[in-house]
Amino acid sequence: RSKPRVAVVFGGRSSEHAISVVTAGAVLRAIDRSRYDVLPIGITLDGRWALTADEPERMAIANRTLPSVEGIAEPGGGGVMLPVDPGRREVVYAEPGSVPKDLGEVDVVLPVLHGPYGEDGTLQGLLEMSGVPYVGAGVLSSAIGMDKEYMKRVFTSFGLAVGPYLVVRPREWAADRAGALARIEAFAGEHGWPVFVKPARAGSSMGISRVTGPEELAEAIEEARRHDPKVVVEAQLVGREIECGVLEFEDGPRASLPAEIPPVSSHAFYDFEAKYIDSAEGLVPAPLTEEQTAEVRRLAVEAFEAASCEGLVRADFFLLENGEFVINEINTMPGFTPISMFPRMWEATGVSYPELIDLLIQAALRRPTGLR
Ligand code: G1L
Repeated sequence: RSKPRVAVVFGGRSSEHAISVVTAGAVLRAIDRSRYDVLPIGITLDGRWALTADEPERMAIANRTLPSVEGIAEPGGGGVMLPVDPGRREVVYAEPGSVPKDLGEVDVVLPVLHGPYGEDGTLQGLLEMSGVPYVGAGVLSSAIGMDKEYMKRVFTSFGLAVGPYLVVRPREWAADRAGALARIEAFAGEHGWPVFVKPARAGSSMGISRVTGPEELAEAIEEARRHDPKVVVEAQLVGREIECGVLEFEDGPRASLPAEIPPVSSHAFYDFEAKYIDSAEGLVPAPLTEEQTAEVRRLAVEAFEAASCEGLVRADFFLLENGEFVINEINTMPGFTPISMFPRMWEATGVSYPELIDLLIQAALRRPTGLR
């Protein structure tokens, strides 16, 4: 076969199912069909894998209705994807209780999935076991990007500045709630209120509370624990929000021009919707000095390397009033519609959306698979 076959895997058991479908629609629309054959594979909200129609028009918001994989699944195309033998690259489906149907070879998977089983390294692990190359972060960097505690530990050990934080582990919360609350109050005594209470591992902004005093703390922790038993408490960082995209080229990772996210008045923080839908908010390029621009681009590449990223990452910083850049987080699966910040930052740097997809697939195809 002359053209590599790209399986775009999207949807999934996530609250962000529809965003994934919309994003996959944008990817299907932009991917260069003269260079790649495309196989769209959806995962329904209840976790079934299904071959879907290659019709991007049906993957947008229409008549105020969010798209879903269920809505575009091919008749009889549903089933469960079975991991294939190492060395083989066939995608094999089976209707529960039936004979597997072989969809043929896949040269590379392009995952467009959010949250658990999508960007946390588990799909990536399945693909490693199957010997199929895939776009973007591997198992380790996906897992690092998903865990706010380990993300900070990795950055710190690589010399990147992170903001003050502490961790409330499930055993501590079970055995000594009062002790945990006292520890957080002492932290707030030192760094000030409000503090932000967050699930340590979560794909989106869900379960996050801005806590202005001790009386709201316990409920904020309970809320975060509904998403993850491990909770991270962060001090408020006062400064400008600057982000930067990093992309893996043939000769290594390079950073885009940075963007600035202006403070939003109506939302307490940069939320779910702002992050993925109306990204028009961001200023590209960020109004920074040449020196600041150069510094944040260097730090973004360092963050990419620190977390052993592959393909791409969006690195989010605060520029403090003293001029210091503090890294807030990285996102191995950033918003990825043409109006999202990562593609906009690269557009401003001279890489179009279709080129971006092409570069990411090429980086994946260069990577070794199987036993390393
Ligand atoms: F193309 C990439 F790099 F593989 C890619 C794919 C998907 C980058 C970023 C994303 N983003 C998403 O899938 C999502 C933000 C829509 C998750 Cl729901």
